[in-house]
Amino acid sequence: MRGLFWATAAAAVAVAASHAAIIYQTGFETSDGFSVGVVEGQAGWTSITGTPARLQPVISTANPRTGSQHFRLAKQANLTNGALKGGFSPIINIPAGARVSISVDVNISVTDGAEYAVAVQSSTQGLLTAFVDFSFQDDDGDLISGDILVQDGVAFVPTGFEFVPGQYKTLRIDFDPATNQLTYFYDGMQIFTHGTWSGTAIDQVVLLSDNFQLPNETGDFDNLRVETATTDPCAGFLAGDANCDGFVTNFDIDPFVLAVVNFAEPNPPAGYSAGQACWDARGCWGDVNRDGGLSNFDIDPFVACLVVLPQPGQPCP
Ligand SMILES: [Ca+2]
Ligand SMILES: [Ca+2]
Ligand SMILES: [Ca+2]
Ligand SMILES: [Ca+2]
Repeated sequence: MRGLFWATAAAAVAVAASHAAIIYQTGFETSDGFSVGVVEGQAGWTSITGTPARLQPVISTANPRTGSQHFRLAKQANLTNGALKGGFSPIINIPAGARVSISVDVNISVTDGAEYAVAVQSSTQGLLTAFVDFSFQDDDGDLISGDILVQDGVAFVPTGFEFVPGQYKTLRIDFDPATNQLTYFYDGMQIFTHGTWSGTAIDQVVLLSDNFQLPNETGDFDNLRVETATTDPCAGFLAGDANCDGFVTNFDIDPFVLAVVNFAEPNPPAGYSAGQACWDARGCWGDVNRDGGLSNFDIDPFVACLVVLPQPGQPCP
C-alpha cells in the first residue's frame, strides 16, 4: 500500500459555502445517508474497485464510536491478502487558503494482521497530500507492533508512536496552506510534523487497508470530520497594549489616545511610533470592553485598567 489511491468515479458533492467551521462531517449514521452494507455508492462515497468486486468496506453496527453505525474494513475471503480495500469520501470543497483539520476516530482491533491507512489527497492536483499508515508490525524497533508511520516523500517514517489496539482514538491531520506544513495528532498528542512533499491541497479523504486481516480482525472508523481551523485575527495582541510591546503599561496611554482619535485612519498618525502592523491591530488591542472593536466605549475600561495594571504579559481584563 505504497502510493496514490484514486476513486474511479468519485462523486462530487457540492458543499454550500458557509462560515461554519465544519466543512464535512459524517458519523456514518442513517441520518448521514448511510445504511448497513457495502460503502460503495452511499452518501457520495465510492470504493476501490477490482476483480473480484470489493465487498469491503462496509457500514456496520458492530462497534460504533458514537451513534449506531460506523465504517468498517474487514477480511474479504475471495481477495488476495495484498489487495487493497478502501473508501473514498466525496470531494470536499475547502475554501482557498483555509487551514484545515481532518480528524477521524480509528479502532483497529489487533496488531500483526492487516495494514490500515488514512490518506488525504487533492483530486484537482492529482496528488497525495498526507498519508498515515497504521502498520501491523514493529517498524521502530521498540518491540511493540502497530507503529504509526507518516509518508514523507518516498519514505515512510516511524513517528515513534504505536496505535492502541481495540480502542477508538482520534487521528487528526492539520494542514496550513500558508506554510505548507502538515502536523499529525493521535489521541490528542502531536506525533509528527513536516512540510508538504507532494500535494499542497486537500479535497478528499481515503480510508483503506490491505487484506491481511487475521480471523475476526476489524478496522473501524467513525466520525470523520473536516473543518477549517479557527483563526483568531487578534491572536497575539493584548487588550490595552497599544504599542504592542507585550505589556500593558502607562506607555500605552499616548498610542491608545491616538488610536481613539484617529481610529478610521488606515496609516499610523504622526506621533504613533509602534509601526503599521500594531496600528492595523488597533481593533484588537483597543477593544478593551470586548464588544468587537475600538470606540469611545473602550476609554473608561482602559483607564480603569491603568489604575490596576495587569500582570506583565496579561491583557486588560
Ligand atoms: Ca457513528
Ligand atoms: Ca514499535
Ligand atoms: Ca504596551
Ligand atoms: Ca470595544
